Amino acid sequence: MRLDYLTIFPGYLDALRESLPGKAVDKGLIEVHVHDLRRWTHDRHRTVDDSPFGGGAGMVMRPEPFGEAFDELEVDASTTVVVPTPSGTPLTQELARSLAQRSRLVFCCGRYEGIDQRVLDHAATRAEVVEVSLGDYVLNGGEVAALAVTEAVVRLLPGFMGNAASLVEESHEDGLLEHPVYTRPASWRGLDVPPVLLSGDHARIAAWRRTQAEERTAARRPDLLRPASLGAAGEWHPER
Ligand code: 6GU
Repeated sequence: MRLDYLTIFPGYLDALRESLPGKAVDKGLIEVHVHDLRRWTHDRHRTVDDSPFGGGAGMVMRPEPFGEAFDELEVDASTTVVVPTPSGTPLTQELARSLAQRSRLVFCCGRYEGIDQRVLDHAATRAEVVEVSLGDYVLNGGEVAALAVTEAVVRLLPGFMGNAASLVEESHEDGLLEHPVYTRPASWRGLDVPPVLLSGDHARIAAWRRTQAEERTAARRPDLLRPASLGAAGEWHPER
């Protein structure tokens, strides 16, 4: 997989050389290219933003640098353009699995109040475009979100994980939050590991873990247990 990042803060993406994506580079699973968007500006001040038509606070990223970047990077139908934005589709394990199937991702990191809509409309004429949100809160720009999407995707690439079982067992792969985990020592500061985990009875351990996962999910993320069209009391809302 080839990954390109368009950003006015290329240093933000230095973290890609560490951690999971760094290992994937070393293994030859991914190729990473971080680009300073100002490379595709032509004025003395290397301007990438301007005030919004129609008025309002903040600045909007101008379309031309992105357009020239798409041309130089040969963004085409083999590419998915990923645009981190709080107004995007929520990032889920399912979306990460879908992005992991693609041969090429180009991340467009916006700052200020966002990117001129024509960047997305134009990109959609030559590539697949996915606007992705990390959740219902606002970050200052797309860089941290691009890192999060990258890490969620890259660890799913075939050949990345040493232990395939750990991919299956973790939170969200089975639609539940993960059960709590413990390691040595069996007793620490007066706190004991649940005895069932020391019993050697693998069926009982699996059942205990399942119950813990269900209880956690019910307490923290009841939305994961309920179809969207059911209300909190289980009533049917076909319009949802
Ligand atoms: Cl993807 N971008 C920004 N700027 N803010 C966010 C976000 C993304 N997801 C949640 N907040």
